[in-house]
Amino acid sequence: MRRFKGGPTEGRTPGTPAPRITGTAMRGQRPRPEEILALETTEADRLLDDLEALVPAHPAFLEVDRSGAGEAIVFGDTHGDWRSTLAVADRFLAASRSTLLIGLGDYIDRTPSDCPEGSVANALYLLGLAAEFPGRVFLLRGNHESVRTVPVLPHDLPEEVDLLWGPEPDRYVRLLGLLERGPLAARLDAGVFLAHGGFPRGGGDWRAAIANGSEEAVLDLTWTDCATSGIDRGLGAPFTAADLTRFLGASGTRLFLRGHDPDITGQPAYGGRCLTLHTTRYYERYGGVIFARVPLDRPVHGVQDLTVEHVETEGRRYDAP
Ligand SMILES: [Mn+2]
Repeated sequence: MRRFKGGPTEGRTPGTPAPRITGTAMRGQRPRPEEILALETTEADRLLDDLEALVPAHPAFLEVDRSGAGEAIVFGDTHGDWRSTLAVADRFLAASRSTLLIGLGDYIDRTPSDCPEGSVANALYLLGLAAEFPGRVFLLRGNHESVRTVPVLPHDLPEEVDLLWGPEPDRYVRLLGLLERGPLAARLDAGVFLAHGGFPRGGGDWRAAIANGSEEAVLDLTWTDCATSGIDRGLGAPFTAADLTRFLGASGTRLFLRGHDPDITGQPAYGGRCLTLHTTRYYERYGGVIFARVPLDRPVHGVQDLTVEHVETEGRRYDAP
């Protein structure tokens, strides 16, 4: 087991400057995942301070009004695979200022073996992007980010934080609090609904059902499986084509983008009105490591209007940093 950094005998290699991360200096100096993993305890605390000051707290239901311009780069579960996150984020960073980056949740836990403490690196890197581009980067919550409402296993994040920076429960709580600032669901006015797992099925006002952020909302939005999936977690019935038709009609959308069920990664369901994305090598055997480009400048009618791309981390293994 690795000793945590910042202990009295563990110093940085002489001559290696610490990454500078302070308040306004974070703009343009967002630490990369490898740098995050090398932070000393006090530097990690400073990064958390900066993120708490800069990461926007979104409502549970987020309306993204970007009609007429650009595209959204949408990625699925990354589960600590920060190398795949980087592959997607680098495309966002190279794109025009009208491009959005939207994560569908589950940034933590189940890290690939070559990404030790990857939950921490992945989450803090993505939060750094959300801090730097508050109107363009949106990190939806998955069931793993909603662990304080509905428990989830495995949950490796607390142990990873301890391994990196010592047994101080406050750091884990602060990191989770930052992830909880993400919405449970979002709607693009091109006609796309986004959530980690499912959508409200209780009848009544679907917006209110999301907005209250209750345990039921978390179960509906982050835990629900798709009936075409072979996975059934037993937490409520999976959603059917009829459920989806009803909800898309009610919400004025035509396509549901989600993550959560790895076995149907990249497989359009229900006549191309539902697509599941995963962006982690942990699950690449199911359908690769993929993300989607969603046009924002014209109506989206279904999966046929998206582009799905595989990223270059697929099929590769790396030395652990
Ligand atoms: Mn999930």
